[in-house]
Order: sequence, then structure tokens, then C-alpha cells
Amino acid sequence: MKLVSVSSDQGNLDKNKGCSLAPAQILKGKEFEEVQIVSGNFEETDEAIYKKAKEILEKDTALFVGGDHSISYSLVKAFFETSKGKRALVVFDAHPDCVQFFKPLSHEDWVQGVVEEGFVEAENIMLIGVRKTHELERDYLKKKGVKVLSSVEVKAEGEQAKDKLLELIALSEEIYVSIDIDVFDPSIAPGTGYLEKNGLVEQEFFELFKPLLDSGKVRALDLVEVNPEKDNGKTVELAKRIVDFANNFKL
Ligand SMILES: [Mn+2]
Repeated sequence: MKLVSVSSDQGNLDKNKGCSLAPAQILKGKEFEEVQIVSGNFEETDEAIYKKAKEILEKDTALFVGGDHSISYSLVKAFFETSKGKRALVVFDAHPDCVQFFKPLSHEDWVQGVVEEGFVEAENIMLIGVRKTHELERDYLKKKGVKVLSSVEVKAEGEQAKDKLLELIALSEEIYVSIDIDVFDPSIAPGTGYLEKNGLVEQEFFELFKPLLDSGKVRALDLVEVNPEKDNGKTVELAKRIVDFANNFKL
């Protein structure tokens, strides 16, 4: 598995500036590749991310470290074009990121872009840890059939919640996993743009992350929205543990 730095925060709508600094800190001491960001040009940056991701995913699996969540749109597009069969997208995030749909896509609407472009079928998308949703997003997710496992459900249902994920894994052939660090509780991940209380604790996350990696079906992952400028050190350390955990699976 390749580790790839994507140090762009151009899709953050000025709400999480600083997350471009995260890859250098999270990947420090590790061997990694890098997407060349086109400073001040969001569209060219998206194109560079897409091209580099496609080149890598044609022959390898990869974990992309961002950056803000808008990078995932180009990454999932590259995943779509380099995979076949039944694809699934599993997103760990406090938010559904379906606020609106205009290009270039921001970190608030990239999931909607994935659905509208048909990169992954809506019913094969599962959002985990959601706990802050606009009414329009709720309607959209319902209409499209996107699966949602809210933070409350993860905490209340435990094994049952895990079974829902296992069901999706069983039905899928190739999986993309996107991790927005704000899925975690602010007490363990304070270094990010939008803090939402009642987030997942580390154990709840790994209970769900492990079966994904165990399945051997995960071909690409990303880890986004870590902001060292807002951190007290905890968030970057948590991100490093996630990278190490995934890297040990030798996907
Ligand atoms: Mn989020």
C-alpha cells in the first residue's frame, strides 16, 4: 500500500484552513508519495489529485492523507475508474457533506458529487458517525437511499450496527474508505474545523474499521480534515495511529 500526501485545503470554504499542514506531520518519518498541489487553483489541484491517484490505483492500493475533505471527490473518481464490479464507499464523518452541488466541489458537498456522477451507487454508500445534518441533506440521503449509521446508532446498537456494515462489505467487491477526523469526539480529536460533540471514541471507530480492512476488499482510503493549527497534539497522534493500523494490513 502506498502512502500519499495531498496537502490541499483549497476546498475548505475558509472553515478549516491549516489542514494542508497535516500530511507532513502525520507521515513524518514514513516513505510517501506526493500530489503536487497547484496553489491558488482549486480546479487544477483537483485535476492533479485525480491524475496522480489514478496512476497509483492502477497498480497499487493507497492511503491518501489530506488536506480537506474536497480531495475525496477526485480520489473516489480515480477509484471508480480503476476498479470494477460492485463498489462501495464507506465514509466516517460527523457530517453527510451533501449541502449542495456545484463545481468545483467543496468539503461540504463532495458526497453529493459522487452520487450525482454515479461513481458509487447511492445504496452502496454508508456514512458512519453522522450527527450534524441539515434538513435538505436528510431529504437527499433518504431520496437517494444512502445508508447512514449515526453516531447515536453506533453507540446504542454496538454489534447490530457492525452487522449493517458487514452486510455492505459482503455485498461489495471493491471498497473505498474515507475518514474525516471529525467523526471522533472533540475530546480526542480537537484539531479540526467543525467540532461536533458525542463523536466516536477510538474503540468504536476501530471496531468498524478493522472488519473493513480484514475483508481484503479495501483498495483506497483517505484521512482528511486534521488541522495542526487547531490541535493540541492529540489529533495528529490519533491520525498517525490510524495510518499505522491501516498500513499494517499490507493491502
Ligand atoms: Mn465532517
